Amino acid sequence: MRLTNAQVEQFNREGYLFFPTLFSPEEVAILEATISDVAQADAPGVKREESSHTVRMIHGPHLIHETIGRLACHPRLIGPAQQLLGSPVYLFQSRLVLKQGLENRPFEGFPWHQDFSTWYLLDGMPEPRAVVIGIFLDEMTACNAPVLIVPQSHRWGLISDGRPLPKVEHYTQVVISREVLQDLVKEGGLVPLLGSPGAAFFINCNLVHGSSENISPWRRAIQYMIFNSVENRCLRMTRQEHHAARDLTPITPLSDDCLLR
Ligand SMILES: O=C(O)CCC(=O)C(=O)O
Repeated sequence: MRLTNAQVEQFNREGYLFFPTLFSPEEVAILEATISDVAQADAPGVKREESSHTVRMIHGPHLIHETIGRLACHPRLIGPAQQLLGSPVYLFQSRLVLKQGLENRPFEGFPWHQDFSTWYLLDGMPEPRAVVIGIFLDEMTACNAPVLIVPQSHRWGLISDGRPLPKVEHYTQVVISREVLQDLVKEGGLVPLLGSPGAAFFINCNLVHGSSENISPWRRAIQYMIFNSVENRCLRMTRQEHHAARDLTPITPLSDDCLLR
């Protein structure tokens, strides 16, 4: 898949692109069917909620399930990622964020952050030349705590006044302060990413985003695939493969029906 010039310009200006129907219902059903296998896997990337013990997110589902391995080579992801980053790409990270509906406790949210801050601090990723792709596996509505983004916030570069959170299981985030957020939204406002299963967003890895806790009864699963430019290899390869890939082989896209075969 190739983006138009207007789409590339929009990504560079606003920091994101949104595709309401990137994957068909048949493809979503195939991806959806991986969730229970991935969530039940006895793998180091499976992280549970501290309060309720339900699965919160899984790092590295592509290492667990062959279907997600194929998704990592999907031409509808690779083509645009190569165009936006201006080079061949490799899969830096995949993660499935489940955001279960209300069980014993609501599913906790994600504070305002830039994904690049983690990779810069922990992995020594030199430049923000990675693109974060989120594929909706459930309906995202105003009710089930959608991802909120601050358009144009990537133009601020890495925001360093944030408060580093303690490192937990080789994962950390720098949280954007309220003062900075107020300035950011004056320029770009706030946009909730809403849509049906099969929709997908592409965001610049410096785009500020977050989400609140899910107090609805509905699960809200997003399959994230993060591609880095092969020219932007990380300088510290200390984290495990499911957090930060060491295999930098440029991806050759599979055929467009690779999920259906
Ligand atoms: O899916 C969400 O609510 C946000 C996830 C997120 O920001 C992250 O995993 O870094």
